[in-house]
Amino acid sequence: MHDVLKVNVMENIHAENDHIAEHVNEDMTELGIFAINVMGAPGIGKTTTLKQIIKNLKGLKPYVIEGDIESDIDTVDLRSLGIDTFQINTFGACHLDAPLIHNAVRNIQFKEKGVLFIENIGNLVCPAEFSIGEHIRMLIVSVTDGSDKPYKYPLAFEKADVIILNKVDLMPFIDFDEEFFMKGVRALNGDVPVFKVSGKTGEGFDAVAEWIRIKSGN
Ligand SMILES: Nc1nc2c(ncn2[C@@H]2O[C@H](COP(=O)(O)OP(=O)(O)OP(=O)(O)O)[C@@H](O)[C@H]2O)c(=O)[nH]1
Ligand SMILES: [Mg+2]
Repeated sequence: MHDVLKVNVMENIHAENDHIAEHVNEDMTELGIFAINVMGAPGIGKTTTLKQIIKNLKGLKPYVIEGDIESDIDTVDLRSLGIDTFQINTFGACHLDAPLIHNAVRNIQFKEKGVLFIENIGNLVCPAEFSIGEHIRMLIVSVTDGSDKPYKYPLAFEKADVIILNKVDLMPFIDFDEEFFMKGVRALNGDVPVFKVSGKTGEGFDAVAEWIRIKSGN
């Protein structure tokens, strides 16, 4: 029998990623940049929500990194509003990782202190597994996703520092069971703040922006 050296590849990948994430986090903290990892399934309103939060930030400087498998549609949209936005395309990978963010932030000129929103790839699974150097994780979900998502995709809910429940303007038209949803959230993440918003009407974003301002220390 030959000796077999067992290597846990995933453990090594995570250790290397976490190490770089720590550097990113330190660099951002030093620059006075509060980094938010924005996660959620495709189309639940991540970009719409960012636009509404930024509108309510009141003087706190926003920066955005847009993560997409392909295209720069969201970046073009945000730049047209005068928001400093930078694009990362993964060309297949279903999540952003710390090396990608490390590389991106080295090329960004942070002219002043502020908040860096990093819109992760639209996916409720993979992004939750990788730290990218963020200070907090913001999970955006939509009432159109169905109220069972905390039960089916627990990691994203468990690791969230704040949850934004979007598209509440559509509540009257669908069968979203808010009590069942909240029961699932609370079982995973006892005291995570949950904000109900509508990216369409702008409802609820003043409270979200104020929460971010306080969290960021500004
Ligand atoms: N009715 C309603 N529609 C919304 C709301 N928020 C976003 N939308 C719509 O939902 C669609 C997707 O919104 P996006 O902000 O592009 O979603 P996203 O999560 O950034 O999408 P990806 O980046 O492609 O994953 C758009 O047509 C938005 O206008 C909302 O609160 N209510
Ligand atoms: Mg988007």
